[in-house]
Amino acid sequence: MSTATTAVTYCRICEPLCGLIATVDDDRLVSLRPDPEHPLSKGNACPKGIAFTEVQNDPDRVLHPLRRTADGEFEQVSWDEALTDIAVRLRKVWDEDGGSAVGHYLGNPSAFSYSAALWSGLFLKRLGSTHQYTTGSQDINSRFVASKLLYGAATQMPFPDLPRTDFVLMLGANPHVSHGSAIRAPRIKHELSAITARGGRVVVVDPRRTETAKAHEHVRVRPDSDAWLLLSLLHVVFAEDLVDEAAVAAQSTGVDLLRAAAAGYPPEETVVRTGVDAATVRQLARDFATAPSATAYGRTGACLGRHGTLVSFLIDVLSLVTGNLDRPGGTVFSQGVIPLEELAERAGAMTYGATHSRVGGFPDVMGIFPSGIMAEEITRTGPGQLRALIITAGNPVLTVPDGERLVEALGRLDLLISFDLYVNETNKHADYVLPAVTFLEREDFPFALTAASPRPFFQATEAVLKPYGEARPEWEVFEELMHRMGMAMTSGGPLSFVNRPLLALEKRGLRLTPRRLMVTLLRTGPFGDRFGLRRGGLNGKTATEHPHGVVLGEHASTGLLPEVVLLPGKKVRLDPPEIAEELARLGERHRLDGADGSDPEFPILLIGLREIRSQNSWMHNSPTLMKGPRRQSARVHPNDAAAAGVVDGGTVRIVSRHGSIEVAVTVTDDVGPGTVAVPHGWGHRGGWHLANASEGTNVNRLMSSDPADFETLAGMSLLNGVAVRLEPGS
Ligand SMILES: Nc1nc2c(c(=O)[nH]1)N[C@H]1C(S)=C(S)[C@@H](COP(=O)(O)OP(=O)(O)OC[C@H]3O[C@@H](n4cnc5c(=O)[nH]c(N)nc54)[C@H](O)[C@@H]3O)O[C@H]1N2
Ligand SMILES: Nc1nc2c(c(=O)[nH]1)N[C@H]1C(S)=C(S)[C@@H](COP(=O)(O)OP(=O)(O)OC[C@H]3O[C@@H](n4cnc5c(=O)[nH]c(N)nc54)[C@H](O)[C@@H]3O)O[C@H]1N2
Ligand code: SF4
Ligand SMILES: [Mo]
Repeated sequence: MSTATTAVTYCRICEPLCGLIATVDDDRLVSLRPDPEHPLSKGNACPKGIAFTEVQNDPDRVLHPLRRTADGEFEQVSWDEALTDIAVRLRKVWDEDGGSAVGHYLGNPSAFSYSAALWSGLFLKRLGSTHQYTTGSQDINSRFVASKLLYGAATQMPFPDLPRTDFVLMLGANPHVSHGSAIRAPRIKHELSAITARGGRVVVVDPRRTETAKAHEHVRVRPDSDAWLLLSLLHVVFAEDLVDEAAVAAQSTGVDLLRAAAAGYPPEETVVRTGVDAATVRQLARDFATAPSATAYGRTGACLGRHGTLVSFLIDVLSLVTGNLDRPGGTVFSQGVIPLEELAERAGAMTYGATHSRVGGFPDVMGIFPSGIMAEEITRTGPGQLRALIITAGNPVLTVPDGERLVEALGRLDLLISFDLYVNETNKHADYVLPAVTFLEREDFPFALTAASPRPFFQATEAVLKPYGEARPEWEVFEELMHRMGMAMTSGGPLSFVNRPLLALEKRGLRLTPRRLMVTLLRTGPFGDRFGLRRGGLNGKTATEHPHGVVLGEHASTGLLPEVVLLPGKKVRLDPPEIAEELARLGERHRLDGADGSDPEFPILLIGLREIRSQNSWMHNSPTLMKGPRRQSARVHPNDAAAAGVVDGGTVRIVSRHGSIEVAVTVTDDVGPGTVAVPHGWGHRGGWHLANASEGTNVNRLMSSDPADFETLAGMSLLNGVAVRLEPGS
């Protein structure tokens, strides 16, 4: 007789957080299927979500603490042994050198675990760590900096009001595959086709004719030239009196900087750089400005070039000057149901440039520095040298520039520990790998990017499985470690913005848990019950009463600008000095480079590419996702293939100034001539049988970890528009 039960939960692999139904039997996961009753995802889920069953039940999963032995292998040890030793070693480093010797790298999956993200943050704050790294410098920090400069609020994440817009201009995003990022829209494909179905337009600006571009209008742009394209669009808007002057006056200050800057970039001059002909740019600007409503949106393709912050900045500027900011169908402001980020902003915790990195002198972005400098921070001696590193849910060896250099550096640490589901390419060099719970083994609350939701929504979930083996939630381990180091999370001065609610709980004699913190914040948030003052508001029981989640409004709120903008006068600032300086640098580059900016020795520009059945570096051990069998391949234009002497199905050698790789070739005119696209997250040498057996290589060997090559304002790694040349493979 089957004892199977089902539980309602949601996926936490990527940003839509699609509803899932888990079938559990005898404390084991039997299967996952899409939740037809989920109000937003409505029975949709992608292959990764369903295949997560194979991760959950993967025989290669790490289920017990592992310790490195003298011969470099791992042995199983008890939690007690592991934590005792880690606490002693960490305390020693800290006693000797303080917080400037202790670091943390927070990987992408922690963006979906509020408890791991919050408690690791508290832990590092308590230690006074000056070495905090995240995937942000390979992903979104440029967007945060743009928001800080424009709105005075780094975590403000303006997003396209898809259900109501008439025109989306999308730069460097491929939601048909990524399922949407920095926007929470589980059925984004449908949302986009609904726009065209009601007579609107979706224009995709991308060097590759992507899955999204094929379904909509495609404007092919040369990699890393979006800043020029956006300035030309603004040029036309200003020159042809397409500006919504009333909106500009009411919402912003400092427009003259951009008016003057854009004047220098007529489309006829930028065509050599962007590859987009002037007539197309002019028409696009007119159509965008005169559409009943319009919104410009950018994602990783807009963030990972040499001017990522400027590009993110200009994207919002285009919406603003055409009267499309903070209004229905335009670009609207994010609003957390649990106002964690808002609280942090108001407390001044979301800093920019409050401190600078030892290596490269980069401004902090909310206390975070570019991951690309980690290797040098470990190897460069002197005060502030990074000696002990904790990695929570990350695989930087495959995901940051120049992983090989990082591997060498990791070997020099006094202590390296990692919380993960697997032995991956990074933590295989650790002293300890600690078994983390999967998302099905932990409760969760929405935070971070969930605030960018065209339909305000709340769903929280209980754990649907007991942890397998000895897996433990990270937050509990951080707390335990703190205790074993003879310290406490909340004692010792103003630790962080969450300290006050934590202390309030403490006063009531309640143990401080991440969950209690979230419920407290939920109740005080924009939709909360204010502890009984607002009838029907959200509280600690809402999640149980509404397991599929609650829709909190038909549409995102507008008219939020006075609340959102934390700058003097409550106006968007269009002329921050950082942007003025960056515009000057852009101008300088424009003059110095050859007309199109290309390097004769490395004439091809490399960009990234995401695939439906990959999730960065960590789902290549799933038999279902790897069926085919699959292999990583470079997308090469027929002309470039012919010139380099490579053929479809063969191999190509890709050479940059910093390294070279060999990879399989797919010849396709989806990429334009002069562009090659290569997926990241391959080249497996971890503890995974299937992934290790797959062909593939780490594309980030081609990337530079020299600070001089990072984007200036946010320290973004240069991962798109990397100059390479192609040679026949061996
Ligand atoms: N060239 C190039 N490089 C890129 C990118 C690109 O477009 N091009 N994209 C960048 C981007 S956007 C990102 S976000 C980064 C990702 O960079 P990382 O976060 O460094 O790498 P991931 O591949 O996401 O690895 C996450 C690790 O977390 C583990 N994990 C999964 N779930 C959990 C969990 O619930 N708990 C714990 N503790 N561990 C878990 C996985 O086993 C895996 O080892 O890569 C970046 N690198
Ligand atoms: N299946 C799957 N889904 C994922 C992930 C995954 O690995 N696999 N990763 C998740 C993560 S961590 C993230 S951050 C999101 C990312 O979400 P998206 O940014 O929507 O996803 P990408 O596929 O990286 O899209 C970036 C696009 O930018 C284009 N591009 C590259 N260079 C340039 C340029 O210079 N200018 C312009 N205009 N375009 C450029 C690329 O061709 C690509 O189509 O996806 C998430 N979803
Ligand atoms: S799109 Fe796929 S991986 Fe992302 S949340 Fe939905 S089911 Fe999970
Ligand atoms: Mo990402």
